[in-house]
Amino acid sequence: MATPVRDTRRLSDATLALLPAGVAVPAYERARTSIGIVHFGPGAFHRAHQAVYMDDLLADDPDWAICAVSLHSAGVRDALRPQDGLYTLALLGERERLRVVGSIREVLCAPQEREAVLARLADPQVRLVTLTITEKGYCLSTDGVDLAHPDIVHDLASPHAPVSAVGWLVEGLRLRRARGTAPYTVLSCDNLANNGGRLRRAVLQYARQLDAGLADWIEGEVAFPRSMVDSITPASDDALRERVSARLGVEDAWPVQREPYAQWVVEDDFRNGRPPLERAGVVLAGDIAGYDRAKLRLLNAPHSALAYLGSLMELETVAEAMREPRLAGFVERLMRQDIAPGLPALVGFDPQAYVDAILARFRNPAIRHLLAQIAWDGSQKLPVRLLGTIAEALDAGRPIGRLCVPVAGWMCFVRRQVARGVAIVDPLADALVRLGRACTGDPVRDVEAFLRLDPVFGALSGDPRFVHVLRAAYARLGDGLPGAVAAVLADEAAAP
Ligand code: CS2
Repeated sequence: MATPVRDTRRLSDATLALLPAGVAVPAYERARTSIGIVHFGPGAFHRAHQAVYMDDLLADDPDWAICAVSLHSAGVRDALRPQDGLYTLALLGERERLRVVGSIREVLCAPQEREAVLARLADPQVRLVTLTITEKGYCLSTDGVDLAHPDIVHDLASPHAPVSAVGWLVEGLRLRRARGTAPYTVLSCDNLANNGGRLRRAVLQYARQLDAGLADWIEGEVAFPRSMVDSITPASDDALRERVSARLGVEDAWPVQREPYAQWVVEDDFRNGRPPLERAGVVLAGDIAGYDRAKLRLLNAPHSALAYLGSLMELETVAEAMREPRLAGFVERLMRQDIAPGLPALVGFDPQAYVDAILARFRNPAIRHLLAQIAWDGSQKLPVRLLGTIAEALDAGRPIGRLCVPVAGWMCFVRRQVARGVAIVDPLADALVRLGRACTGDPVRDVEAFLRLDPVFGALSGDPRFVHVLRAAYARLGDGLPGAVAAVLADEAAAP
């Protein structure tokens, strides 16, 4: 068989040495590393965040290279396999810095390479399985797994050929138990409060449907630490691809980009060894509950507020929305006056300084972070980002007027996208399109129809105070055109 000819115009191990001096490259010999982590969901966020921490670590400890597994599409595998898993990270500070990341040693596409994925999951050298599959990837119900979700229904019927993340995790654990191999730790790195705890409940409930003995073993043996992840990572685009390839002098089919800032806080609960994460700047803590809550509520909630209200105002990016003084003023008040007061006090954590830093990050002019990207999956994001704060504010007798504006903004946004024939990207898209079509602009009817989305609003929809304030916000947003939104923001600025 002829040896394949390596493409010298493509980023790969073979072309690494040809890169210009200003581009950072792995500070270790990749061939000497071994795979210790399976990661589900190697999208831009994972590759710009966790994989970079592991890239720092591999110089110190070669046992923690990553096998990256896509659960659905083959895009990442097809882009990165010819590159030996290498790709470029562009750090968008005052000056753009490029760094080639080498921690991903293998890329698999689960539906096409089942056996290889299972072999990795069962491999005793793999001691950690991490996930960034977005909120919807977990198929969660309020207190476990959504047994009616089509992927879960499929996996319960064919547990050895799973399609869901929960199904893969459990099948991997089943193999390990059968072979007498110690289990891996399962580390969720998605923007969900108590991500580890929620994934644990989902996995246990799913496993129990299949095999009570396996469920008991998982319950007793497997750790599901919680984590908080943070780094603003706009989707990759052609401009980035062209810029990076031009600077490298070789083509990179799928570079990623992010702000220079990154944070990763992990609950120190691993049963089968762990990477020395602290050496790469990860904060390991006994209880991380305060961190994940603060980040979801003070960064992600205002992000979503900017996404819906900014889109209604026909703005395109976060930085652009932050240059609109009424909008910037609104989210700042939302953060300082409505969200921060509900957060539990944390030793060493100054909420107002945290808000200052986040506002500066949102203003970063080097980042083109599309509001449309953040607007995706609103039905999954609003409950974790905003609705919890609203429920707690109601309990504590704090006002919820401002907090309801972005929720009403989401409803107007859905209505407007549907009217314009723009696709809604959301696991509840079908229901949202039906709702959007049925909207007449009547606040009582429209809001009531949205509130019937039980997975989104849950018990809040039965709280008359919430319904009243939300309706008022929706009524004030009126036609949802930029003038109406600007008027609501101006009123809010005048309010106490
Ligand atoms: C954003 C997040 O897309 C979104 O919904 O709010 O991805 C955000 O940029 C990250 O959580 C920042 O860490």
